[in-house]
Amino acid sequence: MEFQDSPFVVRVDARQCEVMVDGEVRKARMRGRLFENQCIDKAPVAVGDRVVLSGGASDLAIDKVLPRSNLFARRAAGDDADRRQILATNVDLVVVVNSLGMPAFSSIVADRMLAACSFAGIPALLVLNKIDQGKRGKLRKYEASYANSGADVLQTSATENIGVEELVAKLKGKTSVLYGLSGVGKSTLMNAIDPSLNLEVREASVSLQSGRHTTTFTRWYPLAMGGAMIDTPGVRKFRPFGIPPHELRLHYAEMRELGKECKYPACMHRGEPDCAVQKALDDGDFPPSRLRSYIEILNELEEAYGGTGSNEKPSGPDHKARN
Ligand SMILES: Nc1nc2c(ncn2[C@@H]2O[C@H](COP(=O)(O)OP(=O)(O)O)[C@@H](O)[C@H]2O)c(=O)[nH]1
Ligand SMILES: [Mg+2]
Ligand SMILES: [Zn+2]
Repeated sequence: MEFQDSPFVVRVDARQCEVMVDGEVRKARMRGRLFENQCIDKAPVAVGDRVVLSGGASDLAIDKVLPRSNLFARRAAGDDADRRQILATNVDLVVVVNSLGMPAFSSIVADRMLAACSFAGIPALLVLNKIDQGKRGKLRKYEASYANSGADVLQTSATENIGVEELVAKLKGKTSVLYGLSGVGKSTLMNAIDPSLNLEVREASVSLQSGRHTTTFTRWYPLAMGGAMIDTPGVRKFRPFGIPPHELRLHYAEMRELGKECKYPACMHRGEPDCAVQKALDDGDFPPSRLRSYIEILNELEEAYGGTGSNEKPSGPDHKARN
């Protein structure tokens, strides 16, 4: 994605942003009116946003956010759980980074992010990092589980320089956002593909005790090879925002295909008769971890947005359906 002359946001703090203007990073505040009429979003401006600026060198301000081509978001944490937290906008690719060893690979974590990418309409690359820490058999199993998931899969070791060239080839010329739990190696991978970035990487031994993240904010970086990367701090829990529960099955690519064979066109693949997904699972043709994560995310979405389909729960006064 080319921004060239249009200013865009490279970092957002509570009240202030950093904006790239003609190749220079400048501070800009957010006009109060950006916060008016704000309902679902935790913040009105996100990294990647193209913006309209006003004011002079000493009091630059963001007046307006231009229409976004896409946005990658999650449900905000804690008290803000009803709101959307936009992680990055106008991106070409989401790189979902996972690791072997520490933290251990978790299909539920990966699948939450992949479902959110599909919902956002953004291609996803699933990176399995720290393969120097993993067993070959497990790696093969993970690869197989994601073969029909719709995501591209790449094995890497940022510290052993494995798969880094392949990663460079996939990121070159694109704007990508790296997302994944804290400690999976996002910053290390970025340094491996572009040493001039020189991002801070946390010491594994220290982090285990302190539980602190080295990357504490989301930031856009240009890549020497062309393109850009957005480094994000890790989160403990990623919950997709706004997916209508009955649509989740469409964001599991292999399920979307198989679902056409189910007896009921609106089959949710959780116990209905003559379900093609259940049959494929029984035949060993559908990865059990993918169905488990689907059911877990589905239950969570129903809790947040209200039940749908055959297992619909009665909608009470605090029913929160959005669609
Ligand atoms: N063994 C191994 N360690 C890695 C690899 N990539 C990153 N690490 C280590 O994992 C820790 C966390 O890395 P960091 O890049 O800060 O993770 P981030 O929180 O995702 O940005 C650091 O101690 C890195 O040296 C890898 O491929 N193999
Ligand atoms: Mg980091
Ligand atoms: Zn089914």
